[in-house]
Amino acid sequence: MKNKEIASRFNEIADILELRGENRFRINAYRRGARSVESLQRPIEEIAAEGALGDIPGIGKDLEAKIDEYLEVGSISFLEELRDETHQVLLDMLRIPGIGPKTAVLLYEELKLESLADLKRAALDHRIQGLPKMKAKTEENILKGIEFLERAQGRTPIGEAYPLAERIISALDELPHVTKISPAGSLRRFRETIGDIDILATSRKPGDVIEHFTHLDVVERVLAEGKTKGSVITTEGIQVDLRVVAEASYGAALNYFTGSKEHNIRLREIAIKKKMKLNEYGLFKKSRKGAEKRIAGKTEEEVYKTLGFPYIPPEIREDTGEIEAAREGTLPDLVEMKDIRGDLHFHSNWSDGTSSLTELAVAGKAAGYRYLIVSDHSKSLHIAHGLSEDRLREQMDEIDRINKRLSGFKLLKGSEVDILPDGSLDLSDDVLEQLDIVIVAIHSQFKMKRDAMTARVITALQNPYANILAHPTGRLLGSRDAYEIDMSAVIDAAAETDTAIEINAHPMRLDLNAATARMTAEAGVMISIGTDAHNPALEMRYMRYGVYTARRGWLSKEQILNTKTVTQLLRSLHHKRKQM
Ligand code: DGT
Ligand code: CA
Ligand code: CA
Repeated sequence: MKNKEIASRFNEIADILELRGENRFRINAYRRGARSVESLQRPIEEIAAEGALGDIPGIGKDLEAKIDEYLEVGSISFLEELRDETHQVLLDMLRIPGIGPKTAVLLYEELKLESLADLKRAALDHRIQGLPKMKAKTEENILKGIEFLERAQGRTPIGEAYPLAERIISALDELPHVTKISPAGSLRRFRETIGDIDILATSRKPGDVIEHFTHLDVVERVLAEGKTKGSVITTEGIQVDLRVVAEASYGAALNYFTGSKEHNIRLREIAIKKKMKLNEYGLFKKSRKGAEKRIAGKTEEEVYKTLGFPYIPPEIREDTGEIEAAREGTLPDLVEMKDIRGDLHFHSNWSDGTSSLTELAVAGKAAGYRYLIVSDHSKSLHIAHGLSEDRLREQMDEIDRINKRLSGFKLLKGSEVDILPDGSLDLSDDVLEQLDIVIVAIHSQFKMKRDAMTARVITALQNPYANILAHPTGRLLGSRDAYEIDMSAVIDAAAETDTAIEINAHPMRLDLNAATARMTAEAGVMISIGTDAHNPALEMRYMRYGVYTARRGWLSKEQILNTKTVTQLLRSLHHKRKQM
């Protein structure tokens, strides 16, 4: 139904009229019309078909004609004209949450704005807070609003997009007539950032599913609403596309809308070579009479099988060798969440975490793990209350006491030791020797030159106690680039010194990324997955982002440290100490 679309267009007309300082009555008529259309209990199309638009409170002849026009041609010419006559930056400002027409005009005139970039600069330079009625708080809200818009147009970290998609999917799954529902697109492939969320469902009442979808609480704005397809922007500014397809096409559609586009193109070419046709409706073959017959489409497995392939997992559908591997029967057996026996990067309240050692043990056991490392920061990281050698020894005693009371689960004694600028480690070897596992990482002087940075890390890996290099490039998604470092030299050094490299599972890090993780494992280096959780209740669940990054990097469980049992794990790590 088009109620929300029409209401939002009436509001936009009112906003533009207000920008132009038009008659209050006229402006209010559109606002009242918008409210009244929005609160209708049934599709406005139905009311229009009954010829009863005029009965809606607040809808006079003028607005009725505009509703008819929108239902007929999908736009309102009056609004189009208003948009044409208004400076783009004013229209853009109206889309920023918290900026109304009056503020927009004031900012436009006072700051001589040409674009939103001008507005952002003005806010960052604090040139807004001096203007009439503008406070520091307004400035802050404007910046937040611009960021919201940028996000709506840009990419969202998977850590934000995935839980949102899960909430939407479980809400729709409650509808009794929704039979199948799944994420698709980059979300299903677990890319680290998501352009928009794609969801695919089957139902015998597609229209009902779309209607339910566009009315969910998380929906801020409806972009499109058809019989089998809906598109919305959520309150967080993220676009979500939902498509409802027939059962017979579900597998083909899931395959098509999961992508990647590059993978799809390869599959379609293969189909053509086999005198078949693959599209979102199915896999078809032409009969001798020329009629097309669907020979697969209900499930993805069926589509791949009919093309002569084994099932290719979504995470590696990027046309980076998976088609060839499938053909040769050399697809990797990808690691799964259930293979993970423990978390190998974790902080307690001894440094900058929120929880006690006992709470960590409880959380680890509850997550079904066999072990969990305690890897607090070392002394030179003052802001994180890094532990001195003495404090670390005390912590180890405490861990021993706790472990005595546990069965089937173990806290491992670890540390996330700072790599100092000269490549030496922040704790002395005699305390490192007493630890089960030593993680090394960079937390300072990120701006070193590439050669110096590479040498610094390689020196650290040569320490016989260094077991795992954590978040090796230091990148923070969307806020800090990787530091200058020669990763292939680091990978070689890790292979030589028998040191593992981490996939940090924190969704703002995902460092190593999938492509580098694949390179690393190919060089024979073990991969360790750690959540870097500081708060178990919120962050332990980040493990899946690490595991799915590993899957995107083609990794199998044999290449991952934390699929081992405690005994295997410690034996393999302590090998290095004996050798060097
Ligand atoms: P995103 O949203 O930018 O993170 O990336 P995707 O992969 O989710 O891309 P999206 O949302 O534009 O489209 C979803 C899927 O639909 C995409 O992965 C493959 C399929 N698709 C979209 N456009 C095309 C196209 O032009 N050709 C083919 N073969 N497939 C397409
Ligand atoms: Ca998408
Ligand atoms: Ca999409």
